[in-house]
Amino acid sequence: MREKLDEAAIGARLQTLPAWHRDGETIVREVTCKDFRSALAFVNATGELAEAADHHPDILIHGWNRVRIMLSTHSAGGLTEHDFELAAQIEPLAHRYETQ
Ligand code: H2B
Repeated sequence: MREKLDEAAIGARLQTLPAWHRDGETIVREVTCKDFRSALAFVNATGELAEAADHHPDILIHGWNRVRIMLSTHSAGGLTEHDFELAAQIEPLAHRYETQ
């Protein structure tokens, strides 16, 4: 299990992920997709990354075409390097599925 990051480390890593924001012990990314099918495809592609990393976000589809990805490390009770590593992997997918 990796250690929880301190505030300075969290701030530094968030600066490399401008599309993500902090919500307590979680980092969050909102992605608006073309339609519901595209939202489902983005969720499935994100799920494959999560399985490969053995690190799993909470994922919410809402408003028919919007996906909210929420990352935290449950075993550590907060944010760790795992969350930022997976967020960085998700980012290219988010760009691919996001409506312009
Ligand atoms: N995902 C997240 N977000 N936090 C965890 O602590 C976690 C996980 N633990 N995925 C993993 C699975 C653990 O349960 C397995 C056994 O590695």
